[in-house]
Amino acid sequence: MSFKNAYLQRVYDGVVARNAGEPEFHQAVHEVLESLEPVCDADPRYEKMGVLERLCEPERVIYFRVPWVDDNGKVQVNRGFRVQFSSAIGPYKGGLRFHPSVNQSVIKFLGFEQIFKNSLTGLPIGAGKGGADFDPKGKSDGEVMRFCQSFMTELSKHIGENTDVPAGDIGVGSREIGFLYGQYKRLVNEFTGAITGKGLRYGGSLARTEATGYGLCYFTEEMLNANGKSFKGQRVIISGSGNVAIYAHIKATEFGAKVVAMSDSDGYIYDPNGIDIETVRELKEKNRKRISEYVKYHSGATYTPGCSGIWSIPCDIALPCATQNEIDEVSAALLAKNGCYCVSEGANMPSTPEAIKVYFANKMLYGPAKAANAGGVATSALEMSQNSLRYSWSFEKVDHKLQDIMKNIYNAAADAAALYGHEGNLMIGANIAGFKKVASAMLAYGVAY
Ligand code: NDP
Ligand code: 2IT
Repeated sequence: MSFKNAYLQRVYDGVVARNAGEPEFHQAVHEVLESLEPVCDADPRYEKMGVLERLCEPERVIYFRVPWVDDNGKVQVNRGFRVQFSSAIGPYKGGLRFHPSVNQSVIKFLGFEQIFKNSLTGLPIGAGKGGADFDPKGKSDGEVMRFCQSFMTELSKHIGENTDVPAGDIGVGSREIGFLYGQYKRLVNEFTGAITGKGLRYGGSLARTEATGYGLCYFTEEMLNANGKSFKGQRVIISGSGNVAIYAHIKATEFGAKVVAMSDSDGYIYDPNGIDIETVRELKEKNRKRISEYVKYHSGATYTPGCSGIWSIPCDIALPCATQNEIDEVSAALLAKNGCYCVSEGANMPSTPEAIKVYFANKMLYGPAKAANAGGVATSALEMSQNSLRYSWSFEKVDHKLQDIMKNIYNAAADAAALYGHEGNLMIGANIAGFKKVASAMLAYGVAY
């Protein structure tokens, strides 16, 4: 892991030394710093002003106890986090993740990525991320409510419509957002847009539910079109079967693709004739069941336990929409060998660095998460605008803005890549374009923080 630019090497070594035992955070920082070599080579101000040292250190990390009472009357304790990474261009903004794997490294990698993603949207949002090592799976609604209320009792001291605006992520969907917002409202005694992803009857935006999956497909279609291709007639694999995966399936299908496989954390389903999304929604969105049950309703489909096997299925386009590092070098090589020519990321950091090398070595089209999945947070920012206006826009209006934003993100990443001598490399382009806006605000402020 060595950088040609000595400044970047020093910053990276400092990050590793100060954040021991946080491999996901190191991984996310390494990728960005590597992309910024041509930018830092060309402009000495970033080093002089310590811009990268500042960007790699969160403005604030909040770490708190979350006690709650389970259905048996027993007290349980979880660990809550909110990492407020950067407020250079707007209030901290980013989701909350409830999953047993959540720890400080995971939340810091997600918060760090959010800086560049949120900048790419072109909207005035800073970056944050939070969550807890709480597993909503198998819990009753009452238990989830009591956990959310306890979590918000502490979090409410740190958020607000002009300060920090959380939203959903893995394990935090409409049910959890309802409990969290209800408690927030009660504690602060005001009705303001301090959370996004709210229900439509209490300040939510039309098209926010669909936005990440739809946005992923708008971005991917743009990338495909620029290379003389499209979703039409293509076989697509989508990992996961949660919020992002479901709406990616719907939009990819609308664009003429056939989604042949989907998964959850236990295993994957495969149907060469196409996965029926309404059955998946019934199982996963409505009833919180396992995807293995899909084969009860569709005899042409097969279920295989284990997640990583999904990448051995022949496809043209892969859309990882589950979790970090779900595609490793071996899975990437299998995708390439079986004819996959495009990987576009709905999940955050789903490809390991070795997997990304395989994509480039095989000249595959690669849509990096920061750019490709930015439609969710972009639409959250549109929800914030509507809340400030005390108004709501039609589905078509929000969806139209989302399409424009995803097109602009594609162009910004492609242009920055070309400008710095890496034409076609959207990972480098997205990192550079996202960085430059935030860095220029930081330079304008002097050493404000
Ligand atoms: P959901 O909780 O709705 O769905 C997550 C899906 O991924 C589920 O099918 C889940 O399986 C599966 N999954 C979760 N963890 C693992 C794991 N460790 N191994 C294998 N499968 C796993 O979350 P979202 O759809 O909202 O989020 C999916 C990804 O998209 C995440 O990486 C998230 O950070 C990213 N993202 C989400 C945005 C949003 O707006 N929601 C915006 C941008 C990115 P199971 O059902 O078994 O739990
Ligand atoms: O990773 C992400 O961008 C999200 N989970 C969405 C964040 C948001 O504030 O809508």
